[in-house]
Amino acid sequence: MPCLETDTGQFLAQSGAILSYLDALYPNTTLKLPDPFQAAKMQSFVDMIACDIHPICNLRILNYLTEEMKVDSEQKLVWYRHWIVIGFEALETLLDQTQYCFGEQPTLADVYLIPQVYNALRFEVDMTSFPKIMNAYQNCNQLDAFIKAKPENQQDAM
Ligand SMILES: N[C@@H](CCC(=O)N[C@@H](CS)C(=O)NCC(=O)O)C(=O)O
Repeated sequence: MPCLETDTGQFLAQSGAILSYLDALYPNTTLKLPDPFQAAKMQSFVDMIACDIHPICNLRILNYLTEEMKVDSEQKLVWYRHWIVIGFEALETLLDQTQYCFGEQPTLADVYLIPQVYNALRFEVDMTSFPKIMNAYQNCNQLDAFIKAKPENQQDAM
């Protein structure tokens, strides 16, 4: 998960590939930025989540810690909170005081960030050191697309 099935019955896995495909299909609602440096900075933010944070905080890793390594649930939380806080510290430094992560429109950065914050709150991570991340989170959560994408609004996710 995720896996996208196209109108023609073809399947596409990996968030980055799916988002790239959707962005190409709907060029009027692009999630990218026109300025080359800002675009690269946003991609750097996205890669920090996709490559550095998400893979080591993912469910299968947490399950491996408890089921195979026999780590207890408190130690599992220590692991999760340690890596998410280090990751968020790096992300926070890349943000300015804007409505969304990179400006006044949501971009790919918001799409990648919001699920991580959702999980961090679920695991009771203290978010007081991350005001810019929380600002983007709260603003995205006012938007219909982000509300529809919440796990509790997906029939098959809970
Ligand atoms: N690199 C993949 C990661 C996909 C992924 O890990 N999805 C999560 C849900 S967000 C999942 O299936 N976790 C279950 C698990 O870790 O077994 C992508 O970006 O699509």
